[in-house]
Amino acid sequence: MSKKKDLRIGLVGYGFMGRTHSNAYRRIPNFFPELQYNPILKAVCARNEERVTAFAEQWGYESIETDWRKLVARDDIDAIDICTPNNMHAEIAIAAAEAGKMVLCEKPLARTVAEAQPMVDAVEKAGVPNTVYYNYRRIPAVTLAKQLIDAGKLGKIFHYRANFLQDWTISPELPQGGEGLWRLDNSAAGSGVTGDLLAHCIDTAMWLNGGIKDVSAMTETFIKERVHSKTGVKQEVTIDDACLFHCHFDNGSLGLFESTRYARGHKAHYTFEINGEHASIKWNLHDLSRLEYFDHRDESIERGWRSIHVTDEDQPYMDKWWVPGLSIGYEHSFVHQIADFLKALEEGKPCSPTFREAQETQKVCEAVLESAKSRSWKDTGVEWK
Ligand code: SOE
Repeated sequence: MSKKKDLRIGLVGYGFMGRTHSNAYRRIPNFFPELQYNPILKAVCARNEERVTAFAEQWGYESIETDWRKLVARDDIDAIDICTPNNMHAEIAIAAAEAGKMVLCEKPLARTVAEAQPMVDAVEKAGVPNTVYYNYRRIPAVTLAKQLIDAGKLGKIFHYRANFLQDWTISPELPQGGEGLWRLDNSAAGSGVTGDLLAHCIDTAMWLNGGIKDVSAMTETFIKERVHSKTGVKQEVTIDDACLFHCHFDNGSLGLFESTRYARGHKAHYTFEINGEHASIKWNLHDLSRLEYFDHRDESIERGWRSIHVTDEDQPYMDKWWVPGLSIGYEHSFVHQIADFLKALEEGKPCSPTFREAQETQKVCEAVLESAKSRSWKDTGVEWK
C-alpha cells in the first residue's frame, strides 16, 4: 500500500508553459519515487471548452473548468499552477491563496512591483507554500555553478555577464496581442524582453552572485507599430524589443546584461559568464549539459578551460536520470523545480524562488525600465538574503 499523499493540481492555461508544467508533474512519480507527495492532475482550466478538453485528454487531467474562479473554489484542489499571460497572475494567485491553495506561478511574478506586492502579501498571510518558475536555476550545470561558487572556488567575483538572445519578432507583419503573441502586448506582458527574458538572467544572477544594487539601462523598440490581433488596428508598440543594462552587485562585482528579440540566428541563446579571482565559469543554454570552468590554480602547463559534462550521478539531479554521459534537456528543469517544491513541502520549508524572492527580481526589472526611460542610474531597493 502506498503511503504517498496526493497533491491535487489545478492548472490554469494550456499554452507552452502549460505543457512544460504538465509534463513535469507526470514525470515525478517515475523519476522521484522517494517523494511523499504524488501530484495528481485533477483539473485544467482555460476559456475554450473544446481545446481545454483536448488538452486534458492529451495530458491526462481528470476534469476541466472554463472559469478559473470555479477551479480555485473547488475543494478537491490543493495547488493552483498559473500558466496564463502575466496580466492574469495577480488576480488568480491572490484568490488561490485566499482560498488556502498552494500557488505555483510562471515567471515573471507580475507586470510590476506594485502588482506583485499583494501577491506576496496574500501567500504570506495565508501561509500557503508558493514558488515561481525561474526554471533555469535547476538545469544541473547551472546548479553545479552555484555549488562551485558557494564552495568558494571562484574566490572574489569581479564580473557577471549574461545574454538572452532571440530573433522571433523581427518581422513587422507580426501582430501584437492574442494567443502566443501576448508577449508583444504591454498590457498583457507588462514589458518586453526585460520581464520575459532578462528576468530569467536576473534571477539566476542574484541566486549565484547576490543582490543587484543599482542599474543603468537602455531599451529600444525597433518596430513602433503593429496590428493588434484583438482590434485589427495598427497601434503603438510599447514593449521593449531590446534591453541592455549594467549594474553593481552588493558584493562589489560589475554586471553586464543584454537581451533582444532581434538577434538574427539566435532562437533562445541564454548565456552567462562569471569571472572570479581564482576561477571563471561559463554556461550556455544551447549546450546546457556543459559547464565551462577555468581554474588559475591548475599547474600552468596544463591550465585551460575545461568543459565539464554534467551528467554524472554525483552531479546535481543526475542520479535521478539515466547513466553517466547521457544528457537531459530543457524540460527537466521544470521537473526538478516541482520535485524541489514537493521535497520542500515534505520538510515544511519554502521552495526558492518564493514569491518574496521573485519580487526582488521584479524590483530589478522595474529599476532597469525606469533607468532606460529617465536615462539615469537607479537604485533597485533589492534586499537579497
Ligand atoms: C519567450 O520566447 C520564452 O518562451 C520565455 O517566455 C521563456 O520564459 C523562456 O524560457 C524562453 O523564451
